Amino acid sequence: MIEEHAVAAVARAFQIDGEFESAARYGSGHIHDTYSVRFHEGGRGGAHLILQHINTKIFKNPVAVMENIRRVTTHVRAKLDGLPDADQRVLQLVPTREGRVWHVDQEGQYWRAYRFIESARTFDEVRTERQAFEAAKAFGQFQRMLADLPGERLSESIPHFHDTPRRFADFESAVNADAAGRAKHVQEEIAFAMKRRSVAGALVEAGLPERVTHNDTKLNNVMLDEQTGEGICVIDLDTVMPGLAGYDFGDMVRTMTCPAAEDEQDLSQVEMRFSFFEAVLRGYLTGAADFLTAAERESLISGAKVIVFEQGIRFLSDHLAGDTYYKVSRSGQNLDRCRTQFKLLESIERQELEMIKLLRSIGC
Ligand code: ADP
Ligand code: GN1
Ligand code: MG
Repeated sequence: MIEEHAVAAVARAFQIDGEFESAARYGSGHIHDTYSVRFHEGGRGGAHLILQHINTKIFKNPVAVMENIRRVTTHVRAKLDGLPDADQRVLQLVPTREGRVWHVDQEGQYWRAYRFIESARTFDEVRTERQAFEAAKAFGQFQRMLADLPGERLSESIPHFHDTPRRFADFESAVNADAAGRAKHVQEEIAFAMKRRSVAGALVEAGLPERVTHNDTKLNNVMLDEQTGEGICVIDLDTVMPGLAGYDFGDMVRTMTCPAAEDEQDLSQVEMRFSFFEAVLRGYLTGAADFLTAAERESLISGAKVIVFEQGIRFLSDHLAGDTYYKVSRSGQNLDRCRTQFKLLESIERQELEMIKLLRSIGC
């Protein structure tokens, strides 16, 4: 945790009028250090920002990430022109005093700032079908707005991010390396994953079209309006890059159909609830139906299986490696996270035929 005065010094590097007032840790993301930062300006109110210390262990080329985000937010903002609340509907980068969209501090650490989106919030666990519908619709619309992004292909901010066969190979290496000496305690989980090796290839081997996708469409990466419940702004844009529609749909099913926490220890609470799945499917198609090909629609349920499986083996690999990637607040947390994913995958497997039937019934 970086001291408040150090955060204040960083915040002052951005183009904000007024005096620094406060900074507090914010949110529950697994990757960056996020702060809510306030500035005041005498009697004239002030500014409220989200300031983020970018995790460069994970995002090794932060400048390329920020260039992606600048292009994506500029494009989306232009599409929203004319809407009275356009500034709430897309992340707004705050430039530094030097005119860049990132800041490097004295220790060589990378930072960025966004305007704080007020009157909206994120949820770590889904509560209602309506939330699932709204969040999925927002991600579908986000993909649609980016379908005509001009210019070069976006940079791959994390190469091979959703290359699930490669993730599986990394998982096998983590088992063999057994860096933290934990493999003997997780034989059941390892066997579960090994048995499903073939799931990994289902999306990448299907010859589907490349799109601009978000790639991290978990529920807490979309802000829901506090009054209306509408999904108003898609956030956490680090991994927006070329990808498959099924990756995004899969992560929505992963995080919007199960009301339990990602690290829930009582596995009896973990299941894919069909009514939530229906809400995710209808919400996503409301946003994305008009550009998806028939093959992409057909791939959506495989996407759910692949992404839940991928996430399970990513958590298990990190547990085996000694918790080096995801933030953890207690020991065994990555293993708990892995177990919820595997339980969810079993639940999806059981309901797969019904899921396919529903997808086809809404016009596939
Ligand atoms: P991470 O990559 O670590 O998940 P996020 O960019 O998702 O980081 O930010 C963490 C949390 O901070 C989000 O889940 C959300 O609650 C909050 N947040 C992020 N950006 C904003 C913003 N512009 N306005 C308000 N809250 C935000
Ligand atoms: C991370 O940044 P955050 O917390 O939204 C991770 C995702 C995982 C997710 C699991 C860059 O997302 O890929 O699906 O945790 N982000 C990165 O909760 O690895
Ligand atoms: Mg996030």
